[in-house]
Amino acid sequence: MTTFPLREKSLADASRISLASTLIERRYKTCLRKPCTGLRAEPLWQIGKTDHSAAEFALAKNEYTQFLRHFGSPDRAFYVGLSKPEDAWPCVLPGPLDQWAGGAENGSWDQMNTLPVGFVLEATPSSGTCRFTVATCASKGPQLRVAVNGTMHEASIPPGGDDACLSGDFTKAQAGETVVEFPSSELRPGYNEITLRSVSGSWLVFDSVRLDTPAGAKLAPATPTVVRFVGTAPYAVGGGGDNTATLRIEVYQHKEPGTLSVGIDGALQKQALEPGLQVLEVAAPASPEGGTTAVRLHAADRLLLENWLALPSSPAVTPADYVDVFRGTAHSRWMIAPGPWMPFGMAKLAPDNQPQGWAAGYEYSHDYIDCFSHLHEWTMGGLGMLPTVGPLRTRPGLDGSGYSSRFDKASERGGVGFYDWIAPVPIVAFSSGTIPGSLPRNTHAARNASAPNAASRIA
Ligand SMILES: [Ca+2]
Repeated sequence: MTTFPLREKSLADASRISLASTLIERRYKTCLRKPCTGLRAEPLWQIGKTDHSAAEFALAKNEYTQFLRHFGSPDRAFYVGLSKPEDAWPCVLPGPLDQWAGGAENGSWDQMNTLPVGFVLEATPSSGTCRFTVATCASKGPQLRVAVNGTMHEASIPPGGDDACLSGDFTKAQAGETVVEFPSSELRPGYNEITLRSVSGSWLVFDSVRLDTPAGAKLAPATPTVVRFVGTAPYAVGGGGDNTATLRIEVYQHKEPGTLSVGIDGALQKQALEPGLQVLEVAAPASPEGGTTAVRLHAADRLLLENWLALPSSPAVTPADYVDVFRGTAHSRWMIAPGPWMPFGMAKLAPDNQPQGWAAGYEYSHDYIDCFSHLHEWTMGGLGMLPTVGPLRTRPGLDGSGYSSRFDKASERGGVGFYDWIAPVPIVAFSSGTIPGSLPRNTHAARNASAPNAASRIA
């Protein structure tokens, strides 16, 4: 077994694997406002009280400028049943215009602060619509993105309320309520995560946040150990060979150290857990050809997960398997991007998605790509290229007239010698990464005049 600190890439990997089967179905969805019927009498969960005040939340005593010290990371979730609003949920969600939280006056320096809510379901509704409600005390009118297990929805928060709410004075709070509805099929048994992020505009001050679901949804009993994801790795930490695999477990341990019992085909291993989020890699025998292996996880004598997984026979792990090409690419500039570069290469092919401003280049938190540039050096980049089908478009942009393309972040992969992403339609492939330069190879899997862009691979 190997334990290593959780990296941004590790989380992203886990998300990709667990949600891979739904990649094609994911699209941006707009907020629906039709009334729901058949909801449970009580919310599935709620953070804070709906009382026209944010006093119950962290940073409420005029400490909002400390947001970045404690919040904003996609790795730091509020865990329903474990976390407390007074220290684990901030009174405010900043937007890209808020300089006190890493933004910029013109929004070009976008910190993309994220607030995740994690919860474990023992049972999911068989049908129906869920309602996710954000109640506010004040708002500058940001565009809110709500991702339910990776499926994104957007809603505009109406502006209103007094700026004093930011500083803890709620006497002039103005009640606001924004509802995002989504099908209950977006929930799943086990760990679920709903994330909030403002993608444009400025701040909002919370009053409460809650999730209502149809009957049939049931939270699992809260335990200090939350299993977020179980899957496999493409390498064997036990040495490799014809019959070796790796079980990968992403787990959160609340406050105190704990122990996770890992049962693989009936054989038990004890794994020590440190407080916080971590990824365990457990050596396992590979599953029989075409078969699966029973995996059972226990903590404190409670069964947390039971599943059957295909554990593929894999080559022995090497240091290259832990290279994280996305490290440093959040809040980044030209010279830091996840392309398959060789040291001192003449060309460095990599995606870019910040076409304007001095922070131009690749930014991990953006879910679109403008082009693949061939130069990435200190404060310098360029020779951008993006293979497309359809009408010729000569400038970046997402407004329908530009060539930029949104894509599913869960499809994005990078490692030594390759970079992958999948846009909604057709397929384009790149290959590159030699010492003298980069040699792209582009392949369109389909032609569609209405499709602005494609998916691609650099390998
Ligand atoms: Ca409140």
